Amino acid sequence: MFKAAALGVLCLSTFATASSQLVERQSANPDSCPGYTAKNVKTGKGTLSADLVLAGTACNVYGSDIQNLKLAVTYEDETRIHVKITDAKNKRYEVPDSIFKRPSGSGVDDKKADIKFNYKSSPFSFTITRAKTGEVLFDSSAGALVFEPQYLRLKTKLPSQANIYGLGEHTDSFRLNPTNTTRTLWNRDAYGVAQGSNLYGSHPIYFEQRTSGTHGVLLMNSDGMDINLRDGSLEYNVIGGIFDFYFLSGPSPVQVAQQYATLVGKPAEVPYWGFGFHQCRYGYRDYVDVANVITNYSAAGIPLETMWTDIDYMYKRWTFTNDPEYFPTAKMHQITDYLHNHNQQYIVMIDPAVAYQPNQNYGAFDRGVQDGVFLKFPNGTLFQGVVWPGPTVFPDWFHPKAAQYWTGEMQRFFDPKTGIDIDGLWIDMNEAANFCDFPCADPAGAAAAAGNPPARPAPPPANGTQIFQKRQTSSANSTSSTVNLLNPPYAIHNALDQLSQHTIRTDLIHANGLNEYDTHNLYGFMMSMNSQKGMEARRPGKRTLVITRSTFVGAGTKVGKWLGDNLSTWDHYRWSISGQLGMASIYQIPMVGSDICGFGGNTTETLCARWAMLGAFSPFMRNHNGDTSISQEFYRWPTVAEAAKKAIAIRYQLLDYIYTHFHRQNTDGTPLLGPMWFQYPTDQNTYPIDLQFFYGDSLLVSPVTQENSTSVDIYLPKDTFYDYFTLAPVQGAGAKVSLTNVNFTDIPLHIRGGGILPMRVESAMTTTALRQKDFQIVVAPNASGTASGYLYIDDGVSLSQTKTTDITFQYAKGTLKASGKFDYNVGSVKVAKVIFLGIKSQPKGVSVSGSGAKSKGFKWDAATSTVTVNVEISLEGAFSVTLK
Ligand code: MIG
Repeated sequence: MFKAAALGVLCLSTFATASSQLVERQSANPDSCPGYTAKNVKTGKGTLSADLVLAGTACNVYGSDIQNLKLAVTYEDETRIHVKITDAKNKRYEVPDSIFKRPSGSGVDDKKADIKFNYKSSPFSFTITRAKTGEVLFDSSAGALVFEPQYLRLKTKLPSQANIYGLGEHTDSFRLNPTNTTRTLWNRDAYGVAQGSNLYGSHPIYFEQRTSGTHGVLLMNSDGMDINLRDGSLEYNVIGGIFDFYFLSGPSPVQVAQQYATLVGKPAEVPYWGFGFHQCRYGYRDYVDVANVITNYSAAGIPLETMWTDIDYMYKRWTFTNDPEYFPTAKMHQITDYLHNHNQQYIVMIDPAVAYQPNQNYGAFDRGVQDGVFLKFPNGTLFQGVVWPGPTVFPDWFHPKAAQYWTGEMQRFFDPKTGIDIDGLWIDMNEAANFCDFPCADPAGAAAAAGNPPARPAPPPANGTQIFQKRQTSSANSTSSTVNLLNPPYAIHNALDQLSQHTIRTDLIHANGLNEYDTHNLYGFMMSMNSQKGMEARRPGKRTLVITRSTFVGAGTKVGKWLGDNLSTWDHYRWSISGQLGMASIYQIPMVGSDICGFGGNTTETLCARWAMLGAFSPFMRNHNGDTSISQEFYRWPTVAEAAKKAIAIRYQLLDYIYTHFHRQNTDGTPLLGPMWFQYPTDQNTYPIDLQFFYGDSLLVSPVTQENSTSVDIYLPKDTFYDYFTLAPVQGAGAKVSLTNVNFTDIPLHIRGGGILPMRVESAMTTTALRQKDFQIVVAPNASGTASGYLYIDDGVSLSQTKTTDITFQYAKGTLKASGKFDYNVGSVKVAKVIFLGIKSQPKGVSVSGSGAKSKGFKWDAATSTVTVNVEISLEGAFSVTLK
């Protein structure tokens, strides 16, 4: 499906440094290419290098074959092999160090490594095998290696019906269809997040799952690419850069995740309040509207942690401005003061595109021009696109002054005293998005035709509008300049007709000499890095919550991510599960969630009720809605309000359990959220499951997934589980179980045997109030009668924590032991209850130990086999509770 139609005309740009010569689209067959021969192979300690020489007549499928390549292999540690293939003579674009810090070190002894690199000389191909078993994990002999200026191809053999996960961002099934998938990586403003298309972020990493083990493969390349999965093979088709592979040995899924996190960076911690419930929408008309939503949530008794405002607050949608009539600064202060006085938070959106408004006293534009930080054509004129405010310019994140400019604008506009006093930040449109049809010769005309910025209804009266009173009922590498940066000969399967469509044109050159063609997929990540820095500068020493739309490898080290413009349909509700699993468990961006109840189109009461409950088990829980959709705040319908209250209460009771898991992912990369096969890697039945998932190690979430349905068929592996609500044991048989009578205000949850869950005894209206609640510990033994778990507590906001509590719980033979570090001062918060599950006979008594620990009696419930022990135990030191 090559999109050749538009070629010809669109290449003819007079200012492009790229040659405008037309490249005939060929019905090219890379399998006819000669490949390369390995010569001059040298091995060192944990390293191997070779010259790769073109092995025959050039095939020139999408350009001229490069004659001489360089192969460099490094065993970076026991679990990771780096394989790099690049042009031997000419420096090519590589993902810069500022984006991806390459591991240093010369390599480890390959005899100690868990995986091995092996090669054949002619034609050159390589395999990655497991050292112990010789099992082949990767085998590039599936097709000829092709290396041309704008086309790289490498194909590996896979087992038939391989279990491949990752290669996102996408809305396809979590386990990719192994026989017919093309994953295209080219970041795109993707309203409606269609399946089978490229979306906002690019993550060229996959995990392959086998009963014999799991491994991971990262291609560290930011150029546009297609990755084709056909039965028995996976093929990379990349339009630039180099082959820069990292192989991760596993052998368990969690180990691959940890190894990937070690390589690309562990996710940043977020503030405790970030796990509270967030309300947002596009189309809140003015500050009165926003204030009303805040009061309505409180009136409905639904905990609202953070209120958000979309671009509606901006003056004519100019980024870094607020509208003096609709969202005047004084009223914004009233809102933020009110929120802060009630331990609630406020977040607004900024866009990267800055309105093109010369001579309008628009500081964000004027200062950017002065600093020279906006992307330019080679002749020095500003590149313009069209976004919400009309014609816009775009920051060049590679410009030496860009970071300082962005931080400066943030500090000025978000000054707590004189500006908008936000607690977190939302960044959008950073793929980058541009509404103007390529080549966008007349941005002003295009903006006028599209009606950007749109007209607004009348503002609230300038004086005297009372709010919060009334309640309503409801590094400079460069690519050769002869290449075609607009229409490369190999056309990736971009959902838009060409690379530069609705984004920044790909032939622009950044301040450091890199071109947009190679770095397009980095734009959102670079905005993320700069915005995160800006937030840190505003509140030094505090953790940040920045939520982005566009991501690249490593984005989780700085920001969280929402899944973009989904629709209010059951399909999108279902896809949100695999979407968040991908981000949290594969790409290491655990602060993730979808727009609850759906963004585009109109939701229904039952969809919104189900989604409120599902969304309570997203790390990032936000209701967000499009500007033309019906209102969908949780208080709008009784069923939704009830479902939301119930689910948020569960979420809040479990907040410290989740916070502890998030902290663990920050520490070692173990995913907070996982597919079932992460925990049952040898149970093949779990491989395709993407409608159930684990929230932390011990909670299995199995939502109802069909419209109008009150039942769901779930899978329970051969293991001990407990019903979350009754606490009664449920034996999994490695088979489907039909659950019926699941009301529209219920979501099935199971506790996995073997886990210990620290919970708060009850929920609260804010996370600040929640932190004052006592704990209850739920002990859920596995078949061998043991269990374990963790509790991590810190102050929830500081970047560096001096005194933390880090408890390990262990249960065996009737005794729960808590040990570890107890340094965080929890005030009067104590352990008030310990609940033991699966206790078949009545204990004779209970004893507790620990300084000042008291037992206040226990109760055995024969029907559910639970023992509830009331206790008073401080969190100041080790303790234990024993059933006799
Ligand atoms: O072109 O700011 O994905 O969440 O509400 C649409 C308005 C721009 C897209 C975001 C969406 C947001 C909307 N934005």
